[in-house]
Amino acid sequence: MALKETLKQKIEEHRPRTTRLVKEFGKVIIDQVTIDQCIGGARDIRCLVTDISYLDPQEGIRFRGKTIPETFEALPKAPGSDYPTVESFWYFLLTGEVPTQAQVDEVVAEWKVRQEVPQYVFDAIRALPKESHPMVMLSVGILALQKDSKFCGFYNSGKFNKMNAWEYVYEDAYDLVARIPVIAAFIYNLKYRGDKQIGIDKGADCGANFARMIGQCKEYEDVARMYFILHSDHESGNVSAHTTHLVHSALSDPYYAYSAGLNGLAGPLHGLANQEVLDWTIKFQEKYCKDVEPTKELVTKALWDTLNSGQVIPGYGHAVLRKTDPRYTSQREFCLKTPGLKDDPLFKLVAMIFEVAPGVLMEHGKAKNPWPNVDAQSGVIQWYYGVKEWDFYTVLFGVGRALGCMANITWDRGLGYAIERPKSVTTPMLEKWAEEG
Ligand code: FAM
Repeated sequence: MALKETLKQKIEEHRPRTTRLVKEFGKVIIDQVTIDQCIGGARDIRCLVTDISYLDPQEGIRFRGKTIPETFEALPKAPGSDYPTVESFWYFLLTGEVPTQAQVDEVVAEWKVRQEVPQYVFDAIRALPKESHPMVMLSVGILALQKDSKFCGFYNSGKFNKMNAWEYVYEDAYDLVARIPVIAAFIYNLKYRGDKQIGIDKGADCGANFARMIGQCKEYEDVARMYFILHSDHESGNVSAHTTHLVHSALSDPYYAYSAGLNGLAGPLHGLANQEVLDWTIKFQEKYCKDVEPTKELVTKALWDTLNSGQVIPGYGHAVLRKTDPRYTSQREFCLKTPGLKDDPLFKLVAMIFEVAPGVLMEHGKAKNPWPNVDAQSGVIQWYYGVKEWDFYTVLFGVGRALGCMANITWDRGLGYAIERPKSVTTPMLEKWAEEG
């Protein structure tokens, strides 16, 4: 069955489960809210639903019930590669089913049709000052696509209907995931390659096409596939996913919603941390390792200097995870099995930080999780392959994150989730409840 038909069947099968939960069990209590959660970023409050991925604090992420190694193992691979295509992963995220090779081929073919980006999007990006952060360019590019939103068109058609509204979200979501790598490549070439643009390779899958469009080598094709898949989804409470869900809950179309999500991803405590990690590591290398190999003592001192100056150690800690992020491990394994990369001085330094930083953070005594997250390892791979402009790294994250966010809002509409509207309280109310115990 083709992707849309499979998805339709899955959504229709799922709807009665959601309806029954609300109708028959709507008042069952699944959590309570404390004052520190109210003031402290709603940490851990169970109030979002998604079946696309689940984040266990100890085990890390599962996409549609599968760990990262299980996901890579199960999905059909790109021709001549150990990694699955992004297209097969898109099918899997949307439907929860591992596609057959024929189903993947169909998605790859449809992706190619959808990936053409209208000229006005490039013009809008070009109109920005060249010094604009590439995340601004990406967010503007996605927002510019809104003009042709099929969901918005459906809403304005006078025929809007809750039961099939998801089909128009799906159309926009699919267009968006197919186009965002092309927009990202355009931004890369505009900003860092003297505007030497390279056209779409119609014979290539998403990962291979992205590599070619930014002038990269063959080996980078797997880096792109791995990177986009690993960064796709991390359940629903993180800033980019939650923002996308929240904005779409007002029936803003997928372009409005994801442009907003990207603006959240651009924060240094979220996606921008990968840029900060490279900045920190390169500065350390330049300061201390010009003529000497880094030592654990030097790394320890530099980490303490960072903490004592009131900054966080980028790439370490997590709001939910309490162990090393399996996305970190997966990228580390990629480095260890890639000949030149495993002996690269920057990778060795990143590996040494991994040995030292958790102990420093434990001694510091603040971070609940002293272990590395996805961002601690991702930049060094890009750097090794010559993508050295680290302010671009969050754009790569944003290309991957689109897959999860778009799969999620397609399901949000499929299941008719309501406009999000939590309740706020005042400080005097909290003080009164505090006194009452
Ligand atoms: N370095 C220094 N201090 C840290 C820290 C780190 N890496 N991680 C947490 N802390 C501090 C934190 O600032 C807080 O201090 P205050 O009490 O003074 O406010 C304290 O430890 C308790 O924080 P927490 O409960 O352990 O973490 P949060 O849930 O509040 O925040 C992060 C989670 C990810 C924002 C935080 O660990 C952090 O700032 N890490 C560095 C930035 C980073 O790597 N972000 C990327 C996260 C990634 F997974 C992603 O979204 N891409």
